[in-house]
Amino acid sequence: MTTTEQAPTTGPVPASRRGRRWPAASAGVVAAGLALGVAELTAAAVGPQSSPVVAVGDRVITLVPEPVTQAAIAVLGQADKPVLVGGTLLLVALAAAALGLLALRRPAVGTTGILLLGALGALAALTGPAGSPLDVLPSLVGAAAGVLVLPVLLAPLRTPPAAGTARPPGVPPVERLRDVLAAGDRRGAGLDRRRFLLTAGAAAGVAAVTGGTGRLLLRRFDVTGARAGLALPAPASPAGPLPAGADLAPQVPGLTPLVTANRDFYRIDTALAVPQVDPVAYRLAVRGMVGSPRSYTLDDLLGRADLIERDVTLTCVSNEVGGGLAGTARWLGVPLGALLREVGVSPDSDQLVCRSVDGMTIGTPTRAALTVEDAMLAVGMNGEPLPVEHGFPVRMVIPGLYGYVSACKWLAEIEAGTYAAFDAYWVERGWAARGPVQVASRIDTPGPLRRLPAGRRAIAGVAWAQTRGIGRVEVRVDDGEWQEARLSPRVDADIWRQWVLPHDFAPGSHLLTVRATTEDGEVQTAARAAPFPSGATGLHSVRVVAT
Ligand SMILES: Nc1nc2c(c(=O)[nH]1)N[C@H]1C(S)=C(S)[C@@H](COP(=O)(O)O)O[C@H]1N2
Ligand SMILES: [Mo]
Repeated sequence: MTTTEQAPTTGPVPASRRGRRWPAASAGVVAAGLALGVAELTAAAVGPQSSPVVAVGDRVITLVPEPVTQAAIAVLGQADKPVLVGGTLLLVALAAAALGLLALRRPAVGTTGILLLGALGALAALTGPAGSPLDVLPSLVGAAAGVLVLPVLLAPLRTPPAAGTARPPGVPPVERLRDVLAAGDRRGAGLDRRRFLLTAGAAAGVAAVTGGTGRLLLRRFDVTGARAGLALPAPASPAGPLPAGADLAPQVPGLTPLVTANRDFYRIDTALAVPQVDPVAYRLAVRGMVGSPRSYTLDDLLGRADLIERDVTLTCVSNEVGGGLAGTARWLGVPLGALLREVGVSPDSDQLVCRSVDGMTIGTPTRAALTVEDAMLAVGMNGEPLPVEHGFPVRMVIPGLYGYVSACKWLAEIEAGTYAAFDAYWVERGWAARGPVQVASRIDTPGPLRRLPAGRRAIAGVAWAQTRGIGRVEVRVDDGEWQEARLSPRVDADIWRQWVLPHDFAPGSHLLTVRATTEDGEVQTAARAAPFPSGATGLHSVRVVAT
């Protein structure tokens, strides 16, 4: 056997510092992967909320300052959740790589680091909305696996400590860190490449198998099947067919359809893993300042004789002028006022604290819940049970209020209380306590900065002012007069109206602006306001170039 530079790959060879850095960092990453894989497999036994990645991501969502959340929604939109999960995993990988490097020389640092990461996951799971002591298990079992495997991965890289090189305690930490990183330079530093690749490969395989199996087994909590098996009752008060020609979208390319398909409906919530609520075990508690507190099963709600079906447009307070966080659906549900009168809500309650199974709190004005016509506990959306992402099996819908104060999804509890006694989730973060929707109108087509052939074409879009109704929509081209657009037939004050204005475009650049007026005569304000804290105001404008 020779001892030249190209020496055998079967035994330890002297390796440069850089030569061992990458394997050590990779060992850290593989150990972390294995820890997460084992954690995921354990979570499959305990429940989805106990998965450390989900738990940490969820805590990040609730802990980051509101401006950061708003920026994330503005920049990433509905990709915010994948980006958060990806970012969390990337941070874990970076920390794990650093731990691998440090552990090469100081195994205790690796062990401590992994245990700290595990403790972080455990703490996140424990402090979750439904956190139980059992939820710490996946993080702890995963961390234990990581602690066991890291030394095994590092063994093929590890040098026996060269005597007299370790600095005594009391040396500044930076110096000691330098020693650690320099460990690979020392004489006799061994790198058994073949053994390293074999162990690391095997560990990565175990990580993939445990993680994959965990994810697969977690599907047993999925309620898609239970949802599909649910038959919706017929409403006592149906919405009736839409009038002929109610939807102008088929005639106007680019115009938003009158009714939004469930799969196209915008989704806004803080749930990283969509809550899976078993419809059989479902309970809705109504309590607090009520005469007779009650708990309802899903069958209680579905079996009622007073179910209503209504077309309602739902909008998000975070929607920018011209934005897409609005949708219209045909909702089926229990009239909220009737249910609240049944339990005898106290006249002294001015806020209903609505709680979801995932710990969200939404503060809803009691008065609106009691008096707004068509306010409901929705169980159906466009002829199907609520989609899981939209709150299956029960959510609230109240026309005229933004979703953050009226539309609690995965609804578990309604507590009649007061604004003085409790700030709900978004109110704690500075949003207005009461959230009536602002009058809004939007140009759907032509799109912003579009080049279009000069000549006649339709300008079209939607406008909404739920509970009040849209009475008129006008469009201005450049500095011209306001011109009245044609509206889609009136269906109900609670849903948006489409509008269309054919226009002869002269060649050149044009600024199109739209404004709506409610049925009761309020003209949409031109004053610009950001979504925070009460919803955006201002007129939507679009610049186009006709050629
Ligand atoms: N449980 C829960 N319900 C929630 C939210 C949430 O984060 N969690 N977000 C609210 C907000 S801000 C809006 S705008 C609507 C959006 O409902 P959608 O996702 O079905 O469109 O749900 C509301 N209900
Ligand atoms: Mo929202």
